[in-house]
Amino acid sequence: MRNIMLAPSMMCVSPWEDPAGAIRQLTDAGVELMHMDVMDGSFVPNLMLGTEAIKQLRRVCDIPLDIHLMIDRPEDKLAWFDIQPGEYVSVHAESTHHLQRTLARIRDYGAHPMAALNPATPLCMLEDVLPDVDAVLLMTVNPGYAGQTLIPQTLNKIARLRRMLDDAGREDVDIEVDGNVSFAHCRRMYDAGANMFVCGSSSIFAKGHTIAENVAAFRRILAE
Ligand code: S6P
Ligand code: MG
Repeated sequence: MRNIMLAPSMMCVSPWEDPAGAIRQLTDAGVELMHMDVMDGSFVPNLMLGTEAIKQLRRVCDIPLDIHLMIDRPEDKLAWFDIQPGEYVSVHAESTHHLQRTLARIRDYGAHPMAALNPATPLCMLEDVLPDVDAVLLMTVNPGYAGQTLIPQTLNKIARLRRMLDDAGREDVDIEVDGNVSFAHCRRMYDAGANMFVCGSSSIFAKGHTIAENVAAFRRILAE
């Protein structure tokens, strides 16, 4: 059984509330990673979490960050983020001319390199970088916003990716799913082979329950 990792998305916490308090509640509830969405308004049609926000949030967070770079040419910008050993850093295959080089640089920081794919990007984009990744992030919605609806064909893509990794002898590579990873969808994602879950408005931050209750409910569904 693969390690289950819950990675709540900080984009679902209002900067006007108390982000440090939210991080404390999430870590007290036992989540494994803190997902940081970085958006540049060019690769995706939105702006989110800049370099200073990442650095400030890192200071009040004692679990590893999971930094999702939705920016053009990440190869030129990695140094801006002060990447720390043990963090997870994902770069989109669609955003760089130099995917292998970018993943290798992330590894040089002592971090876990991850390749990310948009829903329409085929898995074959990953074929020649399998030795360079510790995990793959599959977008299950088009990146840019929280609160979207699952693109259904991405469920089968998770299963195909799991097979592709296992056939290549990379059973150790984690699969992260991001986008509408809801209470209703997470079990099917897990059964298809995902083990890292970006949790947003459709699960950990769902209204009507506390963060701790939502984390417990999510884990219960995966354990059933
Ligand atoms: C979206 C971003 C995601 C969202 C997350 C929100 O582009 O990469 O990490 O923050 O998907 O979750 P939900 O449950 O609102 O879709
Ligand atoms: Mg994300």
